[in-house]
Amino acid sequence: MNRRNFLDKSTKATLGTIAAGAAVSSLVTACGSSKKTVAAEKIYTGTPGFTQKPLGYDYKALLPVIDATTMEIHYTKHAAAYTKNMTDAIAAEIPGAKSLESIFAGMSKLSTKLRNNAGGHYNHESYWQWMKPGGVAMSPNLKAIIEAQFGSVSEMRTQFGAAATGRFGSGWAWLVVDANKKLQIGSTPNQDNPLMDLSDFKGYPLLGIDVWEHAYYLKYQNKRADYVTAWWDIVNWYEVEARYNFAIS
Ligand code: MN3
Repeated sequence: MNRRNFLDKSTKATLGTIAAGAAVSSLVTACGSSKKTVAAEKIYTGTPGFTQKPLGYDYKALLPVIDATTMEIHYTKHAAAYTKNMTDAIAAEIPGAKSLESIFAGMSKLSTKLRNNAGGHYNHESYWQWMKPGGVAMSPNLKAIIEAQFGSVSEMRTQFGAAATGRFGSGWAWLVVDANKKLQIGSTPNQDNPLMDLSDFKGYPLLGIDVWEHAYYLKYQNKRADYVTAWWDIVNWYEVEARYNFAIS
């Protein structure tokens, strides 16, 4: 799958024509009755739009993994600023841009302001979705996909954790599906992401963790590894699987 496919998919998703039903029904089957509230709550709509969506849970809802003050500042200050600055940059540079993916596909030709803020907006809008109070369990289907590639879920976590702790300074660690429909783990600096044409690490983001200090410093201080380890408890694997099904469809 190439970037063109991503763009086509994004357009389809925006139009609401994505066949997300298949993904949802597979989750219903996979999760069984114990997870009955999960499958129906959201149909993956492709990618974040241009506005900051409501968070969907309380600032304190991710405790004990992420504290309420961190969440409030992160959402209302950091992320909100990315959205505002992105909006300003789009108006100045590419008014009428159709999707964030189209911006990322031509990122190398656009400004650093747009790169930092469109990346920041997309990454955070996704990050809020990748977390859920108490977490959402991995379905047997997704577990099998991960095991087929990494040998075990534990090994995947180890590699993801290494990418997160190994990213020098600020950035993100990612689990993506690449153009050959293979899962890959890597990281990007600052607010870059794997959809950007100028990124060394490319793919469709299935899961990403913010490793800027503003995401974890109040509770974990310098112990980024502890944040990354604790974070698994609140990962929304439903969102990961929905993105996977979307990306490979
Ligand atoms: Mn952040």
